[in-house]
Amino acid sequence: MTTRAGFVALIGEPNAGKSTLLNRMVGAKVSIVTHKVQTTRARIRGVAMSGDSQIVFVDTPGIFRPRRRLDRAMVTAAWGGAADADIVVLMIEAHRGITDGVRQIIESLSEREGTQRVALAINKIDRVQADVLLGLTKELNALFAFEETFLISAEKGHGTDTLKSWLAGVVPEGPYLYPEDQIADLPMRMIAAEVTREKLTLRLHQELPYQMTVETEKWEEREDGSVRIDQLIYVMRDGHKGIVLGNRGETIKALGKAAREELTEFVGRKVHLFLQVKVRPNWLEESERYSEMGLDFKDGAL
Ligand SMILES: Nc1nc2c(ncn2[C@@H]2O[C@H](COP(=O)(O)OP(=O)(O)OP(=O)(O)O)[C@@H](O)[C@H]2O)c(=O)[nH]1
Ligand SMILES: [Mg+2]
Repeated sequence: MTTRAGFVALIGEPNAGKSTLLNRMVGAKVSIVTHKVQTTRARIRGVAMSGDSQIVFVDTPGIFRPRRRLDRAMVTAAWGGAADADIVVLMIEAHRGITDGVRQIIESLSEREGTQRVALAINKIDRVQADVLLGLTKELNALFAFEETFLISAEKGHGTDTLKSWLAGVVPEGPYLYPEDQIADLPMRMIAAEVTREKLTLRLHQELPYQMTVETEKWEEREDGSVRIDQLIYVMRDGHKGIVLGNRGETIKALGKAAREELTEFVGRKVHLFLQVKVRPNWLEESERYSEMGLDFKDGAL
């Protein structure tokens, strides 16, 4: 039997639907998804099987014009993810079309044209009339010689099987890279931190843009089969701490409950989750925060 296995990097602007697609391909929630831009911060791998092929999807942070240290580290991680992959899939949003951001990403791809296979996935086709798609496909293919174009809805699952089968056929021949039953390649403590960060972002997106980070301090397997998880939420200001706690601690209680429920499902055991908020005005400049996120602090340097 000949098997195939390879890495497929999903790149695109923030909010394009990269994490949604990865989760659909893997068939489980591996990467967090929110309606906010810049949700994914590091490279997250999800493993999917298709026939005798193993496709390792690499979710990346969105590519945008970076301003802060964290932004730069994220964008570097995204391009690094693309460079390491066997195939790159550029995702764009059908209803937004060819934005300046998309043009810039295509320009960067053009600089290394020929070094890698690049396919195009026009996502969120559920949001546009079908006739828009033909024009968009033509225009994008005039800008770059994509190997294939796929029209998909990552959320609804339209066209995603076709994309998966195509990828299964083009990843290189070779042995599997991960055990067949493994779906993610991210330490549990990091997945746990991401789940809490998702709940925080969903609940507090207006008040707390994205100036917080979550770290798992302790992961303790208990004798009764349950897990105790202690996490720290870093915010930049006292006011932010108040927002996360909420009136009489109501906000943190509610988001802790939501995170705990999801984690319980994920680990398949009872979870005790303890959250603590810390004010750390300078966390964006601390190298340890970056390694905890799976980013390289040096990548953020100017
Ligand atoms: N209507 C529609 N919405 C979608 C589709 N795919 C993703 N979304 C939504 O788009 C938003 C962003 O999705 P994500 O998967 O977090 O996007 P991303 O590219 O990973 O974003 P970053 O991590 O910030 O770079 C979420 O609200 C998704 O539910 C789709 O096919 N159709
Ligand atoms: Mg994402």
